[in-house]
Amino acid sequence: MTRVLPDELSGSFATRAIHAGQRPDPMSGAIMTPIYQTSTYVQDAVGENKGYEYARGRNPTREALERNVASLEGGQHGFAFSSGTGCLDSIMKLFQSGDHIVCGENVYGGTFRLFDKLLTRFGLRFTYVDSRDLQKVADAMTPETRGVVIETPTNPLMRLTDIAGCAGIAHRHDAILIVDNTFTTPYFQRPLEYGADIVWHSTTKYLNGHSDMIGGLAVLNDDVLAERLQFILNAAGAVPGPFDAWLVLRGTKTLHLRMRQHDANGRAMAAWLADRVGEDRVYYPGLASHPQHDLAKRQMSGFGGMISVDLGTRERAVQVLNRVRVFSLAESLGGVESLISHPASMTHASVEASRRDSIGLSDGLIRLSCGVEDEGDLIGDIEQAMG
Ligand code: P1T
Repeated sequence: MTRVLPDELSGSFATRAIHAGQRPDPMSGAIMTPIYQTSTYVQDAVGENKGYEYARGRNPTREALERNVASLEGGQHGFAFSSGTGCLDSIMKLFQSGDHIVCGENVYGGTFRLFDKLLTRFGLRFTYVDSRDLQKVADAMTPETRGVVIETPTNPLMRLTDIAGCAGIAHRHDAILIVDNTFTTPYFQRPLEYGADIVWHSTTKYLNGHSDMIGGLAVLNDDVLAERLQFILNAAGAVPGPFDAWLVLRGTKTLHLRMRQHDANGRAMAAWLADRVGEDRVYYPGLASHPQHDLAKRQMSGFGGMISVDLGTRERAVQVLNRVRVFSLAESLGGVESLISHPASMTHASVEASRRDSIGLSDGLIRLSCGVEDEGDLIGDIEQAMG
């Protein structure tokens, strides 16, 4: 089980981003954590080893990443997985058949698909609520509710949930709060500080930041939950390879720098879009017109590079998407390069049209992941694409 060392939790974010979890290689002094590309470890004698037996259970490169991200989230334990979805699947194995979970109604399409199409077959039961309204979360809790799952801001509607309020409701009902922090990253929002029990990421996105791997990572404080998750990680085996773990570790060294630029570009783009198409059509928590801007300012210290825009019709959305030149039309987000997508037919295609309609995810919605290119070039690109 990867536990963060006390000194890895002190110091500023930028210093921890670069150093936490890492120390010079004891054999050579190499400053960068080696990629321990091995499946097993030679034992000194039967029952005697250096703490490493088989690489599904433990790998030093993976552990460096786990300690690094745990430190950034301000948590004691980190667990890296082979994808964000694999991470969530392993977290959900903390529950058992018959347990009830309350989930925000707008989550990444793959999260909904995992719950609705797969985990219900194993006896987990889900109620989806608009978690912007804490009363709706409270009303959905039952004696069998063991978990509350939220994304804040949500993918792609950029809706927020009050994390502290939600944690209070979950804990009053003996349930745990699980928060997907992929969109905001610990640089701008640390859910554990607001009472969340587990925070997790698709490391595929901002933590890696370079769109060159798929991964996930969970951070938590509770020792008992952590031991159970370590057991699941080893027993179910959705672990990342050491090279992918190393790529994320390289990414987190510049997380603070990248996030500042994503945020600057996001703010500038959102302001320009609001001017162009009307502020009620631009979903970005950093805009004063966002209905939850006050909450955003309370629990986030920046707003990042994710923006959604409702262009009214599918035809108009497709027209703009097909004309971009600097942005690339692709699923995913959080890389240094700007991406643009059509949630209804891409990331949220697994959500039935009627459900998309009921939560307000329209066919005219486009989603921008503003990268760290020049702000003027990005705005110029969207301007020319809008014609
Ligand atoms: O792709 P994977 O690493 O398995 O992570 C899934 C995931 C989890 N949580 C959020 C908020 C996500 O956005 C994602 C993946 N999302 C995309 C691929 C996308 O384009 O939205």
